[in-house]
Amino acid sequence: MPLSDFDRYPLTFGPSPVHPLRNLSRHLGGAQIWAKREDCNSGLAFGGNKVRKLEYIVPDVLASGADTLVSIGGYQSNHTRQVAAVAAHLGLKARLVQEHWVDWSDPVYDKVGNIELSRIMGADVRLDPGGFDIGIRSSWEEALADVEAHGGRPYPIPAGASEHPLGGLGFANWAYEVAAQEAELGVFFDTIVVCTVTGSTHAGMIAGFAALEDAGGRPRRVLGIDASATLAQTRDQVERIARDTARKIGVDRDLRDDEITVLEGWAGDAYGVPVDSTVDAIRTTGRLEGVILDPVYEGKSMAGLIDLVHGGEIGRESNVLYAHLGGQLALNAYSGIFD
Ligand code: 5PA
Repeated sequence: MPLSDFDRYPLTFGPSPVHPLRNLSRHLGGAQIWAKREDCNSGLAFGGNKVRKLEYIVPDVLASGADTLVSIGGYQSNHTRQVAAVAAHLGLKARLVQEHWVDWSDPVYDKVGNIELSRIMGADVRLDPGGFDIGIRSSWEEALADVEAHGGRPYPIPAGASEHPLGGLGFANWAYEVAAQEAELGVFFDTIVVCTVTGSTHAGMIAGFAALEDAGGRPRRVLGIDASATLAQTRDQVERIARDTARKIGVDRDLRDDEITVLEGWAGDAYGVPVDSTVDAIRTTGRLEGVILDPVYEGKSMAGLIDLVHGGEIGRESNVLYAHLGGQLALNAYSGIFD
């Protein structure tokens, strides 16, 4: 069925802002770079990409009669912070499994930034020694069972809300929003650059743009930048969620291989650990634009964008839309990088 027929519970301010990054474009000497800003899309705990995904999940939460959202991420998960905010907003409880996804030595890594905010918002935050994994985790299943054993009614939201059946719809909607903003601005973004980890942000975009293309829109490239150095698993997950979301919103053909692109080269060796190109990209964007990126996600995707323009894979005539998905709160846990 068409996307507009799915229930959506508004959690954002409306369409997120789109604006040119003129200094960065001049500095790169090639394509025209613009940003679409999910980092300021909502008044709920600084917003971010998960708030958009949750807009399509909340109607199901409310219909289920659940009283506790149960989710999972790393200690500095942006996702769990947004789940905590949405729970507070809806008058529900949040139970969050925060796993040891990253070996990072900052002494306040499990105290400041995202996790601090989740605690402020009243979430039941539990640290867990498990390492990085975007799949379904036993610690999360145990948390669901535990809530139930204590008389609660849990609602399961997997990592990044990606494996949720409705997890791709938020960013399918993003594609429609982009098309409307293009019409207003008189610009066409031939290339979208997006960070991808649990996959449903990128996958939702692929599905949404496929639907637009089938309705007569011009084709474009959606370039996912891997940020966790687990390319095969990420690509599989993106592909699966993209196909499923496309089917859900009425795309009645198989997605082409060229519609599903996950590029590697900027993640370093591990999720959550920035490398030189990440830090350079953060400094460049901060210095030239006053726009702040984080060391886990957006610094890596911006490093990819910069190299792709330099290398000519993104051509001089391109209009590029950089999806800024949020994540700055984690900077507090990475202060050592910028001493
Ligand atoms: C995250 C995810 P996907 O997980 O949908 O691919 O999005 C990647 C991404 N940018 C990009 C930011 C700022 C993000 O927070 N974060 C996760 C988290 O736990 O915070 C799901 C991993």
